[in-house]
Amino acid sequence: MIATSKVKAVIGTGITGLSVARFLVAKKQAFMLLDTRTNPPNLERVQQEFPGVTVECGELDFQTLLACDEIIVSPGVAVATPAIEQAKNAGIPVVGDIELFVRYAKAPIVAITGSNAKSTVTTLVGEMAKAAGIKVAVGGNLGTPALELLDDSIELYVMELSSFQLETVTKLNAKVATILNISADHLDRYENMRAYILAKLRVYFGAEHIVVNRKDVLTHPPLAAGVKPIYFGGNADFGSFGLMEENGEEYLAKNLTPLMPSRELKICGRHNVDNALAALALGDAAGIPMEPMLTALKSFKGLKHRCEFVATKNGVEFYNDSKGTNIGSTLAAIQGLARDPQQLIVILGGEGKGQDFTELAPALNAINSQVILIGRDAPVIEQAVTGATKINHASSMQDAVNKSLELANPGDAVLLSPACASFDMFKNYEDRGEKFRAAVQELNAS
Ligand code: UMA
Ligand code: ADP
Repeated sequence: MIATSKVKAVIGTGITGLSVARFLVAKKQAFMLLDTRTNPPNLERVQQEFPGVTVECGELDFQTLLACDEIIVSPGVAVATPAIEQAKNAGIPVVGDIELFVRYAKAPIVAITGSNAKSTVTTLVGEMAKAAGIKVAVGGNLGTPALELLDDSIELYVMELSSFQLETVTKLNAKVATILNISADHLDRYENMRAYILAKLRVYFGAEHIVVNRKDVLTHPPLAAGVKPIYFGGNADFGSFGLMEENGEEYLAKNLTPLMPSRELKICGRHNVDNALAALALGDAAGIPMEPMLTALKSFKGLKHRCEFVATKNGVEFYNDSKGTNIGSTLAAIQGLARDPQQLIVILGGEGKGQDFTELAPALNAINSQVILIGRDAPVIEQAVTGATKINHASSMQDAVNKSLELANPGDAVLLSPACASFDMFKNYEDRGEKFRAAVQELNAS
């Protein structure tokens, strides 16, 4: 039985749209499903799972939206889409799944956004909570959509949130919120960096605690409104999670108290030291006890395709950072794994998404590097980094990996961190990473 005569418009038949539809069925609220594509995914499934629900595909119709009492958009659909914006201007509320989630979630929320490192830090905070025996739900932009996590027995939600999801959030009221870092991304969706950053800043709305990156001022809220930020990164001091030296060894520290030596971290690269500090700051503000957090940190090996150690061949280490899909992430991976004076050989390239690759040149120039270029935008990258590093070309992943072993000496490292999307040569970043791993494993090391 439907409890109200009002109808909601759910836009998108992807995994978010399906989670919203299931949620509305459970709440006995009437809805229709719309998708801007003429042949969207899950159509058969939608018709089977929601018989009797109106499904409209193709260009959105303003009149249809006007007849609804609320529009629930999926993250892949911009609120700036003309028909949605028109309906919004006519007074129809436009929300997303995260706004619905916040209305019904009873446990505190740890909200994590940023251009890079979201999945790593979200997973890490989830592992810390589990180690402390807390009943935790982890998801959002990572894995399970938010509404499918709702459960009154949950004690803590750890949520990865994208700028797309944050666009439609009014007040998240997180227990603790963070923007981990900001670098250019999704500029095909946003008019400019300002609009992208403003979407990210919404994560702080109503937060009890705010965790910010000391080295990245763009992560700091312009108006902290009575909330004192907790800093992570850089040197430790009071009010921060940072690094300090104790008996000649580097330690992760809180308020100048050493917690654990950074060498005990299993995740590779200097950028992951920052990620560990961010996770500690978030977990601490969420009330997770310190000991289980440190236990979780010491055993966390990192996620697949994120600076993941693959193998050593002929004394050369191979790292898979296929999730390095933008310049910011690849810069972090290069700087994180650089081992000057030994060489770092970086496999770069793919679909460049219109990024300015000259930003990579100083980082490559600062270390003993060579690059091997693959994919559609190899010529664009070549032009941007000429003079900063030695340039090589490869026609496939197998070819790139074979060449990298020829170019490397024992002690060197090879890093796949393409700074590009993968779709010109691979199904997705996971497929690209798996092809890299397979090629490394097939190498005939002498
Ligand atoms: N689309 C249309 N018309 C529609 C609906 C969707 O063209 O009416 C297109 C979108 O432009 C997009 C694709 O369909 O290209 C998928 O959009 P969606 O909103 O239906 O996506 P979902 O399947 O619901 O998945 C979304 C997130 N996807 C996006 O934000 C694009 C998933 O993040 C997320 O895991 C999932 O919700 C659950 O929360 C993916 C992602 O790439 C991993 N996120 C981006 C990122 O991490 O950089 C933001
Ligand atoms: P996201 O979910 O934000 O994409 P991931 O944890 O999946 O983040 O990591 C994506 C990529 O970001 C990694 O492959 C790595 O190259 C890069 N990265 C990891 N940590 C950082 C960091 N602290 N700063 C910048 N880039 C990072």
